Amino acid sequence: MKTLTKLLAATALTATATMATAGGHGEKWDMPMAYSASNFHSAVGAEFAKCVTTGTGGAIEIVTHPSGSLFPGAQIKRAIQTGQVPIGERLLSGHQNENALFGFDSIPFLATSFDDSVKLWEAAKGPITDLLASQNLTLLYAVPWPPQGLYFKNEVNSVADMEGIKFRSYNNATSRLAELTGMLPVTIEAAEISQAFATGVADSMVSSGSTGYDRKVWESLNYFYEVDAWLPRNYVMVNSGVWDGVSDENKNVINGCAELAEYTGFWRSKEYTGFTLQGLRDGGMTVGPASEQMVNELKEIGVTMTNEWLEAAGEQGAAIVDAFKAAQ
Ligand code: PCA
Repeated sequence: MKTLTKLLAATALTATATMATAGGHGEKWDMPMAYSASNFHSAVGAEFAKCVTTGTGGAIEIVTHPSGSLFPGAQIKRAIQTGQVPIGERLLSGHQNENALFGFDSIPFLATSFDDSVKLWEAAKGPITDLLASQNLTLLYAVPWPPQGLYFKNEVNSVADMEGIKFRSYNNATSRLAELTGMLPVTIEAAEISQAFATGVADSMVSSGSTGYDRKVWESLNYFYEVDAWLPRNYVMVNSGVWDGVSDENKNVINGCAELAEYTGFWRSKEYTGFTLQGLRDGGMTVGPASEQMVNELKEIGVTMTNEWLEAAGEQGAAIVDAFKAAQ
């Protein structure tokens, strides 16, 4: 909190000092984001953008483009790496196919609460920052999604009931979960899921109440089981070459705004959890815990997936899990 206050004070000072220069002489940074404008990640991103624009006195004006409107989610990281855009937001575990380490936060039943999500992030932040730096990317902030649960069209009480169901996945881990439960994975961005469910391309998914609420999935799906399987993170990154060109003063402002965004994003995610589950109920869905049998069977699958991840992520992966467990 102390650093936050200090950084906010610095931001306010810089804003006053440089306000005079605002008026169109600054750089414009387009910021692609994959999720709908109404989603809390996008709202936090918009506030972050405003904070930077005000804090740098307009020297850097960030303009957010939510809903995958500038680049679809799967292309955002590459667009930043290659300098097509300076900054953007993406689901961190979406890069698991590049390097297993990126999947640290999508391991079923490793970290299942907001508190544990923070501890896991503390254990992983260093290695992830280094990995991104080796790819010409500078990490600014990361915010967790609410806990992941399972959506279905029809009632499901065991893994056997899932056999053959078409399942929308959003990263390698969710595709693997589908395989291990006998479902048929199809990868679809959140921006496209309402249509995918309406047309029967998929009849189930694992996600947060938040995404189901944002995409009004009650129009097609009827059940949400609160499994609390994991809390994946979105993160905001900037092209490292662009970052190197930013003045120290403006770097301070951006870092201050990023710290504030991470802090408020975390709390919004927490608050949004109950709000959106109620929203699913109001939409007509049955929302509640999964059966004991289903939870136990999913936990067994979680053990398999943890072992597979540890094998793929090597020593660095093991160090993250060890540091997380030591902090619990
Ligand atoms: N929503 C995103 C990722 C995790 C979440 O809760 C999605 O479904 O794409």
